[in-house]
Order: sequence, then structure tokens, then C-alpha cells
Amino acid sequence: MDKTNNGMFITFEGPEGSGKTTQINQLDSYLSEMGYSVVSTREPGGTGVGCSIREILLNPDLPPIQTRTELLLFLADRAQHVQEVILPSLAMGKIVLCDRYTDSTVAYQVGGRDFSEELIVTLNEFSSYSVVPDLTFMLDVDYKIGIKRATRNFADRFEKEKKSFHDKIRKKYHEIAKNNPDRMVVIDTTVKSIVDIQDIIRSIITEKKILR
Ligand code: T5A
Repeated sequence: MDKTNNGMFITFEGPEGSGKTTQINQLDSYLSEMGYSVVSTREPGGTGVGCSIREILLNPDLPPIQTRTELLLFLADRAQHVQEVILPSLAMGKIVLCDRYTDSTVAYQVGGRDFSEELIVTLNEFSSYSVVPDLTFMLDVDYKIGIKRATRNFADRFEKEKKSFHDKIRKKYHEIAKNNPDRMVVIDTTVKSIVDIQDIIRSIITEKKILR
């Protein structure tokens, strides 16, 4: 879809605890210091409505959620997010850094929950109003290290899932990256420092000459 704007849409994907939030925060500061107008956001929970949806989705103390209910909540969050935050920001020429987006729905709901890829691709297109990222960093991490990082203070509903669930998600992410080599860059964060990963991200952004 033509976003009819001059903005740049960069998403961060990957398994639990791969360092997406950390890297987005550092990149936001770096780009802002360079004079760019940056919006950092996330899914689920990039809007007021989305924060309420996020609370339902991640709360491990709620009664079990049907996988179809879960899927529809992620999609509802996205539709609100795209209209309220992503599209208006891109239309204003801003750089949007988004913590998870449509690739998460493929990795988690196809890879993890076994929905058909065809269904999720259609629903992703619908919920995102066909807005596709310009660039996606897939921050990969070994399960043991990632889950340890992610659950330092608290384990949410997804982080409490078994290793086999997370293994399927990681495998799906690699498949998505393989099928989208122009858009997606994979960085293994398992043994790299936060600073080294940020350096790689910055150099890829410079190399790709995507900033105007
Ligand atoms: N989901 C989401 C779906 O199932 N379908 C969907 O469509 C969507 C959109 C969201 C959950 O929803 C699922 C996926 C998720 O399970 P969330 O809390 O937003 O939940 O989940 P995450 O994005 O995975 O958040 P995390 O906080 O767990 O992971 P991050 O953001 O990747 O990691 P970060 O940056 O917070 O770092 C975690 C800790 O590790 C340290 C940090 O300092 C921090 O303490 N750290 C490192 N330590 C050592 N070396 C490094 N390189 C480090 N990088 C970070």
C-alpha cells in the first residue's frame, strides 16, 4: 500500500528477551540526537485501547484464553495502532520504531498456535491496512538465554509457555526472514553485548541509506 508519506517504518521482531525494547530505546535516542523525529511504539499496547488489550493478553492470572480470542485481540490492537499511531506518524514524515508487528502474528500464531499461514496473512493485511515495514530487524536469541533475560522480574502468559512452543516460534521467524531477504535483517543477540548490537543496527541503517 502507498503510505503517501515520507516517513520510515522500522519494526523489531524476535523471540522473548532478544533485546528489542533495549535496542529501540537506544536507536530512538541516537536518531533523535541526529535531528530525526522518532516515534517508538509497540504491539500489543501502542494505544490506550491497546494497553487494555495488552493487559488481557499477557496477564498469566486470567482464566485460559481461546487461541481464536487471542488472535483477534492481537488484530484488534493492530487495527487501532495503525490508524491512531503508525499511519499519522508516517504521514508526518516521522521514523516509526515498532516493537513487534505482523511478523509476530505469523511467528506466534502460525508457528506457535498452528493457525494456517494463509489465514494469518489475510488477517495481517486486514488489521494492518496493508501497511508493510520498510525494514525489519529480527533479533534472534537462544531460548535459554532469552527466556532468562525476559523473566528476570516477571513471566507473562507467553513466557510461561513450554520450550517447544518457543522453539517453533524461533523456527518460524527464521523462515519468515528467509522469505523476506530484502526487508528483514537477522542479528543473533545471544552472545553479543547491547552496545555491539546497537552498532550493527546503526551501520545497517546507514548502509541501506533509508534515512532521508
Ligand atoms: N505476540 C505479539 C503474539 O503472540 N502475536 C502478535 O501478533 C504480537 C504482536 C508480547 C507478547 O505477545 C506475543 C509475543 C510476546 O510474547 P512483550 O512483553 O511485548 O509481549 O514481549 P517481548 O517483546 O518479547 O518483550 P521482552 O521484554 O520479553 O523482550 P525484549 O524487548 O526483546 O527484551 P528487552 O530489551 O526488554 O531485554 C530484556 C532484558 O535483557 C537485557 C535487558 O537489559 C533486559 O534486562 N538485555 C541483554 N542482556 C545481555 N545482553 C544483551 N545483548 C541484552 N539485550 C537485552
